[in-house]
Amino acid sequence: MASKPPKGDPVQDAPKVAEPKRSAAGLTAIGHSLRMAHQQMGVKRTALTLLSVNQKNGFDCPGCAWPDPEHRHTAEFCENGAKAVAEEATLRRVTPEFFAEHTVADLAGRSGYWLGQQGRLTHPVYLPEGGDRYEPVTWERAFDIVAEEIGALGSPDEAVFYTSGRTSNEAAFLYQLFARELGTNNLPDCSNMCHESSGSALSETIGVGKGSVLLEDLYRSDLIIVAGQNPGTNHPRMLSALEKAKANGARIISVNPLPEAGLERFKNPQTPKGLTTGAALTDLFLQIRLGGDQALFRILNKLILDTPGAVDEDFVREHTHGYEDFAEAARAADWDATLTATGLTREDIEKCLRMVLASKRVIVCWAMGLTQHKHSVPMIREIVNFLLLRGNIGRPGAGVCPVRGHSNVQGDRTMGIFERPAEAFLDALEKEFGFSPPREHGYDVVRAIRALRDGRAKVFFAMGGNFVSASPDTEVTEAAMRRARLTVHVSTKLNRSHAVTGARALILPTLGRTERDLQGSGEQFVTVEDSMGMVHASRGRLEPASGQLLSEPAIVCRLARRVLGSGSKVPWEEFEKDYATIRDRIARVIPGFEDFNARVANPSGFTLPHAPRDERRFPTATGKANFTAAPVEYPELPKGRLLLQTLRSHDQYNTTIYGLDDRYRGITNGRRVVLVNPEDARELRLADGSYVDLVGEWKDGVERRAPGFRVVHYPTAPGCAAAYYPETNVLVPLDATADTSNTPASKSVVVRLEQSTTD
Ligand SMILES: Nc1nc2c(c(=O)[nH]1)N[C@H]1C(S)=C(S)[C@@H](COP(=O)(O)OP(=O)(O)OC[C@H]3O[C@@H](n4cnc5c(=O)[nH]c(N)nc54)[C@H](O)[C@@H]3O)O[C@H]1N2
Ligand SMILES: Nc1nc2c(c(=O)[nH]1)N[C@H]1C(S)=C(S)[C@@H](COP(=O)(O)OP(=O)(O)OC[C@H]3O[C@@H](n4cnc5c(=O)[nH]c(N)nc54)[C@H](O)[C@@H]3O)O[C@H]1N2
Ligand SMILES: [Mo]
Repeated sequence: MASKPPKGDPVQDAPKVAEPKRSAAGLTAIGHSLRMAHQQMGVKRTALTLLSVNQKNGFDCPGCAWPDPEHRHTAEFCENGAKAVAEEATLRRVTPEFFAEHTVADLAGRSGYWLGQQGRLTHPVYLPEGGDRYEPVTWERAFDIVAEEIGALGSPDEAVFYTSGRTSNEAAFLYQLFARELGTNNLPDCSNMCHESSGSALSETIGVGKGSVLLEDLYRSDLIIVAGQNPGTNHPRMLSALEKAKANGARIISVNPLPEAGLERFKNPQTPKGLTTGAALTDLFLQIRLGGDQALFRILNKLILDTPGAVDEDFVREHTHGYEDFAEAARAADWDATLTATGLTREDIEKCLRMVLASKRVIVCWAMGLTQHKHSVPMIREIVNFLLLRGNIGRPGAGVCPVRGHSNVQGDRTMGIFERPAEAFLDALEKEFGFSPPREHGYDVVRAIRALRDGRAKVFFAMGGNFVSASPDTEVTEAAMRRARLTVHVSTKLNRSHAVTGARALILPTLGRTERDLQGSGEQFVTVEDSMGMVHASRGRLEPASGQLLSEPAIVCRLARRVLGSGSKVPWEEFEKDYATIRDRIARVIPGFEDFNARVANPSGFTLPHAPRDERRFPTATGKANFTAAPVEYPELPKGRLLLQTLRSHDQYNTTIYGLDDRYRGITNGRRVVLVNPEDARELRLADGSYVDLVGEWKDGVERRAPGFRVVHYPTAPGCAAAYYPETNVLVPLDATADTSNTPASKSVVVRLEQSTTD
């Protein structure tokens, strides 16, 4: 069964439950991060490595995309950053001997946690057709195999090139260049499952698919609304920024079905006072129902419209389009529907309104709680409406702040990792390199899975990530992957995608962020872009995990030379030898990167231009910021069912499981838990500690089941349950995606809970 490790797995999932915590970070967090780092790296390496995270001349933390403050604290990392580093800098190794001992079937029976704990991959390995285990292979032979399979395709569009968001700008630029010279735009990425809804909503409304605030804006804001995000776990350094904003007088509203510890109270581990007492962060907690945010912002917009003098009329007149239609739709917002959709009280919403009206500068931050619903794109557009109404875009202390996930996911997009590239980008590539890139759009993640499932794609190549575990509908995705002729993974660590393969498979081991990258012209660095459009260098210091590793840029260059042969117009050899030559080309192709090499020499890096933020210019189809007027939607819940969100515990990085605890939520020693509101539990007769199967219900009638979850009575919003990803991905239907962005709706899965049939 795809969703449950078999009995032989040494990982025992036996959750214990205590009261959830009311504050995040502090001394306990430091203790946890050091313990995990010592286990993986030893004491000396821990000290050396953690001191160079996010320092000038150090490496960019592979944890999250939150920006670095200008004045860096010597410990500019957080508990979860330290875990991400320890995971990569571990001294444990997965060698050819390991693969000789473990068949692929054996690996497929292990938990993701166990696989990750085995350590760093040391050698390229190959699973031949009909073989039962991976065997060592030379890099030359590995590239020959990829070339053979690509050469055998009817069209380059039968190949898919996936990217996860840790890939550097340099590697990403080369990777998309290779795919496009080969002739395909099949460049799905983790963004398709992540902030695609933000990108879709923002490009249409403000003309740039990225956030419009810098760290300084947070410090200057009067009101910060954090909706659908759990920064205490997923962006811990954001809490320091919120703390600073509060010290400067900002107020904070958090909108979430769960009371998340970090948002309630924060103990800053970087200040002596913070270690012990900590500060309350949230001024108002709106415990919203899953998917209710569009309705919330719609009624706020109506209330603003109804308040004399509340609308910034000059801004609206000068900079926006579509106001009349929007205002008509907003005025029609209705209290009954709003209260049903949000589960909030009228008093709560009116309190929120008063805080909004009292604030000149407002920022809205969000993450996966808003992007992974069917109606995510109109939901985020409603937030844009909300900000536009009072002129809160394009001035200091105000704006949109989608908080990105992977440390370079935003940079990868900027570099052209996108299945629907802009014409201007393709024109620039054509002009620079002299080949004609394909113009037809490629597959995103969901479409790539369908193409593999239906035999329209036959080669799957991944630059990082763990595609089969991160994708929805695990059983469908795994079956799709098994139909491929060839699956290839450029990886640092073992994961489930290596065990669910095509007829032939390759694992190509690569350098991580923390490691020294030596090429023909000497030591190299790479660059990354954070969540706020700041670009800076990242330089690894550690000895590579094995002498056999190639860097991601080197892998792409060698692969491209082998596959494209002498007909290629791109100087791959030169690029591999000296990454500065890649940056020279990026500078000529991508706006904002002029003089790239010179500017990135500045240790703080540089900020990419953002027209709405910098000049209140909105490069949309209308040339103005667009108000939009979509009907309000919210998930419908049949009686006796719960709406399930699939989210992260405190001890994981996406599909990488660091440990079995979710400390802030009071859960230890297990991950197969489902958080249920005590009222719902009473109605459904589900005792705390009982075991249930989660059974997905969707209009296709297919039964999707995740067996053996311990029920935890938890103060989540009524009707709204929560359980961890990726164990529950088996429940997310492939076709249940957000309109427009096509992002899997992982935060709204209708389930029924059945008495467990296992255990
Ligand atoms: N340590 C660590 N750091 C990470 C990651 C990790 O796995 N571990 N992952 C990285 C990545 S790729 C990403 S994208 C980010 C993810 O960062 P988050 O988006 O914070 O991650 P999730 O755990 O999915 O949490 C979703 C949050 O939204 C809330 N929520 C869910 N549905 C709704 C809704 O309908 N409305 C509202 N208002 N709230 C809702 C949930 O209760 C939860 O607090 O973190 C990045 N950083
Ligand atoms: N149900 C559900 N599904 C989700 C989500 C959800 O909230 N709920 N969230 C979605 C989101 S936001 C995202 S971003 C995706 C994540 O999807 P992915 O990015 O595909 O998944 P990760 O788990 O981050 O990938 C981990 C693997 O990356 C490899 N790796 C780590 N560092 C490097 C490196 O430097 N180079 C290379 N080449 N490889 C490296 C390691 O082998 C590791 O096993 O999952 C999505 N799936
Ligand atoms: Mo993400």
